[in-house]
Amino acid sequence: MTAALLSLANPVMAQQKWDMPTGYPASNFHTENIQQFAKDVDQATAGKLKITVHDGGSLFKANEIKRAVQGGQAQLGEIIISGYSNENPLFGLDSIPFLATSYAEAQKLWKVSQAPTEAALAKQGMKVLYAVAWPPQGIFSAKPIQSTADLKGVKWRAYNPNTSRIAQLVGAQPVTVQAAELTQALATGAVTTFMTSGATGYDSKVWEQVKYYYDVSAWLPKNLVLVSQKAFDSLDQSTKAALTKAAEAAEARGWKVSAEKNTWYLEQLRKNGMTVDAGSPALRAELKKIGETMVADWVKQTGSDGQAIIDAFRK
Ligand code: PCA
Repeated sequence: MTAALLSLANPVMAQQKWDMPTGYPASNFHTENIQQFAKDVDQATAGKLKITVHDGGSLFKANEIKRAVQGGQAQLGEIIISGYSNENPLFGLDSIPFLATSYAEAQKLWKVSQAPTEAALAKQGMKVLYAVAWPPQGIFSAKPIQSTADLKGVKWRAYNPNTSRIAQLVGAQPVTVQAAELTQALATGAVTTFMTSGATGYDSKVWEQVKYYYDVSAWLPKNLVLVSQKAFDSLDQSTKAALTKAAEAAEARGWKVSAEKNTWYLEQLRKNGMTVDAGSPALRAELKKIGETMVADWVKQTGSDGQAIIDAFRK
């Protein structure tokens, strides 16, 4: 009798099959981490929640994933949050050059901006499951670069509004290209120069066209894994708990692997014939100036709320 009543009050959730689009290739460390996350959820729920990962922009292109989760076409997905800074400047905070340049600083920046970022996404019907930083961003170039003067007029690949803005500030020509199309854009000569991590340089085998990497460590952008609040609410309590727990583990694992693999990625660039160095003091100083301009612009856009975040970060 009690058991029957309990089962009425808390009906057994039917098995759910969820689709999870991502924008990055299977071999990428974020994707591997997501595969492990899906496995953990499967195990912890004894197969009640099955997540199918669709990597490399195969289900939705990288820049369409946020809208897909918001609109319920996908229950969850992975996005690069700075890709959406035109929507809300808060989303671009982690891609301002030389604001947060190490993993520890990137963690701190996330800590001081997590609550407002989550609130903005909650307003759009999405919940943040976890966040993981990419390795530090440097400059890949077909030609050697001594200073930003060498960037004038180059075809510059951008992956978010801030990388387009950098192009504008150095006088390069920005072209937005998602990671999944980077290899092709290089092969056709559509772009020759760009900022990203050793991870994406490795994933895209950029050494076929690009010979120089300047490891300036300008920022560490983050990928966020978002779930539709509606989809989340459709889960029973124990499945919700399993998902949240797997997400916490994925976040911790992701940050660790990102840092560990960074060294390995740079080694692979060298092994494939690329010159990897820290960048000239002139180049670094000019990029720092650009970062200062962008922080000032960001504070102008975000007002006292933004200033409070910067102050908390610098404290
Ligand atoms: N790789 C992604 C974003 C940041 C990174 O390191 C890309 O280049 O698209």
